[in-house]
Amino acid sequence: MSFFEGTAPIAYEGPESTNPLAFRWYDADRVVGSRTMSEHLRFAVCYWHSFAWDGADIFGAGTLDRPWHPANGPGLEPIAAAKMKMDAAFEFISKLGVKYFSFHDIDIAPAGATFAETCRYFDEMVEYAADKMSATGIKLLWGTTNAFSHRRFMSGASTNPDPDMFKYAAAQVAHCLQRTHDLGGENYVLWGGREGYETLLNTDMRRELDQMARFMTMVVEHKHAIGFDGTLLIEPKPMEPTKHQYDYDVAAVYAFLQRYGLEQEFKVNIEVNHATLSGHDFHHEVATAVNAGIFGSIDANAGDPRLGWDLDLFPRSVEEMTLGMLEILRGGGFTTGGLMFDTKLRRQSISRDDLFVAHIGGMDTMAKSLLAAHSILEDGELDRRRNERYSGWNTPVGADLLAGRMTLQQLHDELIASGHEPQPVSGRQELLERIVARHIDTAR
Ligand code: XLS
Ligand code: NI
Ligand code: NI
Repeated sequence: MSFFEGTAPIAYEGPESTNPLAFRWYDADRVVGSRTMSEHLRFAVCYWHSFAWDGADIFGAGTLDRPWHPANGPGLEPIAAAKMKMDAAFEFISKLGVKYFSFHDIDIAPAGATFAETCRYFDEMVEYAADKMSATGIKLLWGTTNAFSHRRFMSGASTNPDPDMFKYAAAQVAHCLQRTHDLGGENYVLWGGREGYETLLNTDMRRELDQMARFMTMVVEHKHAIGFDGTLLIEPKPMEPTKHQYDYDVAAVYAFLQRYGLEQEFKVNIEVNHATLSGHDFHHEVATAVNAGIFGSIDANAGDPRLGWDLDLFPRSVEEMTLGMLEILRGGGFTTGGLMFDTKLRRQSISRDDLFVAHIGGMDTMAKSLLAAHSILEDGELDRRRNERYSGWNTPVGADLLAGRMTLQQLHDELIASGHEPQPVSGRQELLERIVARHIDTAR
């Protein structure tokens, strides 16, 4: 009996469907503009929240039905448990009709007594994954290293005051990046789990940033040494677990990359909930990355406006995601990146098909948002009005200003001579919001 035996593969039934186990908007092969929906959205399922986590929180033990989890299993041998978990994961992803998944090294294989043993377990599970991938056609969007959960990393990985911890994390990345490459992974993510600090009383920030830059440079060198041609992605987050995370937001990451000469080597993996935690709209973070030429991939989830931590809810707001998809499409869409569901069930959602319902909801939210964003761009009114707002800059005067052909003194003297009093023009925000709302309503 398979783990998700009670659920058939998920099909598209259209907007009128009332079946919670069917797509209303996500129609994988439907062409939208120049790509199919599945090529635009490049969905991925995450291993950690969906399969490795059993619903435990700081106030209570696991609630979810995850028989392979060490806390719940009837003393299963660790590799057998990891294989059982992987069987369920691939069954789930196949039935959902998603083409990608993502993992941390520690999600797919048990820890050994030594680093060498951990690597052996990991390699065994990588081989098991390779077979599953070729049998199902599911691909690896990204691999990543967990260098934040173990107590050795309590004071950071690359930013640790003890170089032994830096070395341990470096060894872990060397191994996991190699295996990600072996599995044909299209990206490699570095989220600075505990790269930050609690108090400056014990922290030398300058030194820690230099350490982190050295680490990232070594990752780049290793990438080239092994011939990995995927994209290296840094995932910004402003807080949690540490009070001050160094990779606060896209702008902070870009400043770090520029300072250390790494801006050609990394792009960003923007997580929606991290964007909102940093006090920005999700689409602001996307636009900032596109402008800087470092847009890479998305962790598609959502926070709660009143709770200040990383809730990893499934995306539900078409209003919010339409604005995000609009910036993604304006930036040319994904290349190696995709929409990775860094999302978890609520711990009361213990029915076996809740994981399907949740992902279908997230996928439909993103598909409807894609349709709305595409419709806004096709229609062109929004962009036309935005361009018009800047039309003064396309005149010879505007060109002179931008090209540095005018001085402050000249502008001063000219204004006095002409007596010209410039008049402000409406920004038309509410009207533009009505345009967006209309496309959300009518996009089909
Ligand atoms: C945690 C992060 C993490 C990264 C991968 O908040 O979102 O899940 O995506 O390490
Ligand atoms: Ni994430
Ligand atoms: Ni997160």
